[in-house]
Amino acid sequence: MSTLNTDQIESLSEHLESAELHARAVHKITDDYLDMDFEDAYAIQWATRRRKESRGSRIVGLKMGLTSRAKMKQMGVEEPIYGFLADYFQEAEGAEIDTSKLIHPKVEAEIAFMTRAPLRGPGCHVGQVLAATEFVMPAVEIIDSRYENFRFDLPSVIADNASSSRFVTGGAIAGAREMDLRTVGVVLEKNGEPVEVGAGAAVLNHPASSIALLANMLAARGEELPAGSLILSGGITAAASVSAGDSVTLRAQGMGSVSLRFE
Ligand code: OOG
Ligand code: MG
Repeated sequence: MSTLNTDQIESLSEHLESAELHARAVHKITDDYLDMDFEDAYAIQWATRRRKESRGSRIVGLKMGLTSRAKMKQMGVEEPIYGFLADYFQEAEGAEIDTSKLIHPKVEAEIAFMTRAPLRGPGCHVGQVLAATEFVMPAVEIIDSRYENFRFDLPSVIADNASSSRFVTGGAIAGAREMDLRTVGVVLEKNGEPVEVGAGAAVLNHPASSIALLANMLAARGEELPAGSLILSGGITAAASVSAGDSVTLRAQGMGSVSLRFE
């Protein structure tokens, strides 16, 4: 059941996208729209996606968020969500990320999936995801909530495209079937010091179950994951705050490392 009309959805989408584009924090939208639900929130997110596409941005992938206990605990919210990745979110390995275009960035250690066959819910499961995966690789996601103090509830963060901001994939690609993605260890380093460590199983027991859940969530809107989708499966550990001058490296067992800097 949705509570917002089309005009409200469009204007909230413009409001949040303008906060993103101008790197200005705003109040969480549920302060004014108390009864907003998930359906409203995703309608706002999809409106933003369509507006970016109509301006010529390409959608290059999707991301899952809040898929690990560490992330849920850090953000005080309890359910996985998804967002989209636009072309300009993608940064090259080794890139210098311009923090003046961001509000209060944080980095996350993630496993990215590239698919070679479509995935369609309901009922999508880990086995189908592994069979449909071309390869996996490590990824650093840079999240940047548009909400003051990085504080939100689920409808607010869904409407804000799950805090998506930038991402970097890299390291070495690996076959999803050859790896035990549950026991893959990750070390997230900031300025040469490990700040977070974890293993793949932190993400819904297996990072591939995050992709299955995404296919099942998309099915509720009649959408599927086409072949060739790039998907971030969600932060394995808590996120780490970064600012200008920081360098970040993610080391993923058997998959090399991904580095970036903030200026
Ligand atoms: C929401 C996005 C979370 C992840 O990997 O868990 C996310 C947030 O924490 O701001 O991208
Ligand atoms: Mg993430």
